Amino acid sequence: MLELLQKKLESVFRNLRGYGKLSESNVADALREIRLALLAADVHYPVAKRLCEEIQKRALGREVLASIRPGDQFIKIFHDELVRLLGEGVREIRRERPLRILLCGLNGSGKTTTAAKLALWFRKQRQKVAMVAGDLTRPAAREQLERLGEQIQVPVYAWPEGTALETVVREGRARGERERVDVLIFDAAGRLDVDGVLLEELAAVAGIWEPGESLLVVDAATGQAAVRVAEAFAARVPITGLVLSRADGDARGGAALSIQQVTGIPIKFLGVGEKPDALQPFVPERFVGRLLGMGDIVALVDRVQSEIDAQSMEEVAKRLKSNEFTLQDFLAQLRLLKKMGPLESILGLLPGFPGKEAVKVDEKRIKRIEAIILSMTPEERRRPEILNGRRRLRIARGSGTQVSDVNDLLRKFDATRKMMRKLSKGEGRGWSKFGFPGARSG
Ligand SMILES: Nc1nc2c(ncn2[C@@H]2O[C@H](COP(=O)(O)OP(=O)(O)OP(=O)(O)O)[C@@H](O)[C@H]2O)c(=O)[nH]1
Ligand SMILES: [Mg+2]
Repeated sequence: MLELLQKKLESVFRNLRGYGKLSESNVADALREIRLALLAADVHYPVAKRLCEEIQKRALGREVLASIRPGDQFIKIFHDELVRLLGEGVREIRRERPLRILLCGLNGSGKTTTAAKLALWFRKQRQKVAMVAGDLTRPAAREQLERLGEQIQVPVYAWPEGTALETVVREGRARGERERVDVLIFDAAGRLDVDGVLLEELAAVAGIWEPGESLLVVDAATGQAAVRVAEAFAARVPITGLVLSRADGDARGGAALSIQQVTGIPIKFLGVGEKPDALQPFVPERFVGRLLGMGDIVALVDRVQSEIDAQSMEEVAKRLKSNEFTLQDFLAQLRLLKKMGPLESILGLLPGFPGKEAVKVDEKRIKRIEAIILSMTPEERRRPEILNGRRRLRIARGSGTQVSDVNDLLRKFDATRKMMRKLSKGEGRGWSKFGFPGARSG
């Protein structure tokens, strides 16, 4: 589902990530393309519009984190906004027992298949489950459900042809109570289109059945009509959730996703195949993550946002200005970088850094640097100029390195300090000139 949208977003993001800085017009261009891509995927117009407006507000209002590419930050904002949009409403299935579920939807939307999927899902949670053959309209509907029941070893309550619908609902409910079933699933009839007859019938069923969950099953491929269909159902039956079937297909899918925004009905499950085990609880983060395919970037921005303590960065900047940046600060910065995960990926994403390919980080070298600094006294870390030959030898021994390693580090530190001072004065930009220890170009 949504493959085209996925491709389109990928190209928009690729463009954005190329910019060192995002201007208002870059953002506007990207949002226009995103909006078109959403519409092409059948997302309801007001939904696409609102989503883009929200993103714009956030993208322009937010201060850009110094150590993150603006394009990446934009992706993160888009990601969060989409998750928020799809995450509204209560997605948890009611805990009451017995829980009566009513499945509704148009003809062929996947109700009966979903009944079996849900039955299996609850059975796997050690719940006692049964299904009621409530579709008295379509020929062989009962047999279909019975076959599925056998397949997943869940009893099916069925009545002979000619039994009134009201009787089936009433007796089905009573039998479930007698047999102390935890979850009882009612497979209702569908119609070709939402019409008065279908809705009357369904409302009557719901009146007797008193469902804890009324789930509307919508085929992901329904297109623009999906929203209208959902509205019509919800007007007569208190729908508690949406099951999006055929989410495994290549449907554009955007319409079904819009239902939640327009009607407030949350998506609770995705049907991802014909088999009874092809059901997934809908988790917005996972869904959006898969759609955007930018998991690493989102995780990185998250990590940087949470770990870079603005305070400590400001502190460093202040110390630099007053010429107080010491080996101790140097060590703190190193550790911060190390804590943020695989160094190569981080450095590759820093603005001005030549990119992942060009930067190879030797984590062993960083460990060695750490060992050397840790072998120094606080005084030495503060004032490296006092490090004479004897002290250097002691430090080398203490850290299991060579004097040449110590010399090398001190030279790098000196260069770094000079570079940082320049940076903080605004001369030259870019980490490639920064000569960060442990990183080498090429
Ligand atoms: N690929 C795929 N096929 C599905 C999915 N859900 C249902 N189907 C198929 O869609 C067809 C119709 O499914 P049903 O469960 O019979 O639909 P229904 O809503 O009960 O249909 P009626 O009872 O006729 O209204 C069947 O061939 C299913 O195998 C799904 O998530 N993925
Ligand atoms: Mg059916």
